[in-house]
Amino acid sequence: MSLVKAATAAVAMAASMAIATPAVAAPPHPFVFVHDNFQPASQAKGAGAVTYDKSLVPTSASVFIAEARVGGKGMEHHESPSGGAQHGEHSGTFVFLSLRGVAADHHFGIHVHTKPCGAKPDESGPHYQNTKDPKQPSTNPKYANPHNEVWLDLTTNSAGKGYSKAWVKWHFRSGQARSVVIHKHATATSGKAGEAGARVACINVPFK
Ligand SMILES: [Cu+2]
Repeated sequence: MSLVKAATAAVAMAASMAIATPAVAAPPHPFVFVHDNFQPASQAKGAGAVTYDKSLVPTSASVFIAEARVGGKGMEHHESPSGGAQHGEHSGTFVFLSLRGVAADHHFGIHVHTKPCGAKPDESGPHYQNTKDPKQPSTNPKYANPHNEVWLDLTTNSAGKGYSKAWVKWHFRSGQARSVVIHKHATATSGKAGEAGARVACINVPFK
């Protein structure tokens, strides 16, 4: 399945589930959608997304992020075809990201971070980790990997568009995953695992 089709399917699934949710005594919707343009870092306060490197992520670029929290809290009213609530191995978190109008033919390292975007690139804090590495900053591949963190690396096409998606078998702790950070380089999987160079842009996302 292409990434575009995967995204379309994810959004369609989200829309149908949202409609199917009863209006009375409904649980909170387990979906988050963010669509934004990038503001200069000086305007970080109140901005949905900010750029720290306009040569790679110009203010004319746009970003779309969708999160679907599957199973567990907020999904009790959705039943599987077998009649039971969704639990166990179908429980987890799906995140989709697309970029338009950024640098062409460029590999960006992209992750979910713990804090909101700020005027300074480091204000978004470290990567969100399901099991926290006792040693921070975490560069141990036992903790800094795409199963324990949410990685959304992508390579843009010649028109500066790119897509990525991630699935992890856990849910974010409430209020502890607040942004998506775009880095200059691909994410390292060995050596200093999880590192991806300078932070070039940041998107505020109220992950559930
Ligand atoms: Cu990062």
